[in-house]
Amino acid sequence: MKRVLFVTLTALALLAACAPAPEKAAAPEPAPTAEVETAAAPELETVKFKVEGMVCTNCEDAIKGEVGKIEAVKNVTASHVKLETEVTFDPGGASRDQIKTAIEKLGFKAVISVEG
Ligand SMILES: [Cu+2]
Repeated sequence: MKRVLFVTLTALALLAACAPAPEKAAAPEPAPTAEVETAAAPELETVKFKVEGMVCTNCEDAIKGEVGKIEAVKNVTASHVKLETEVTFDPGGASRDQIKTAIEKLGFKAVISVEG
């Protein structure tokens, strides 16, 4: 009788050890933070200006420096060869006129040539 009990207990112990782990709770859905960030990111606007008066790289740097001071401006490129400046900015924080004024403050003449 004792032997039967021992065998039974051993079998039960083995069963318990081999039993599959209880299923893990389903992973929680990832929080939709990405969506929120996308919604909050400003939609940037890129505008190209024809700039008269640029004759060298110092002119380019002056424009990049002055336009770059505007907080909403994310990127400025300038070429004295093409006589062009391209500005990418958050239209919620700056206007085309504000950028044009910044360029003209330096003594150049700026005209919007391509609206992005
Ligand atoms: Cu120059």
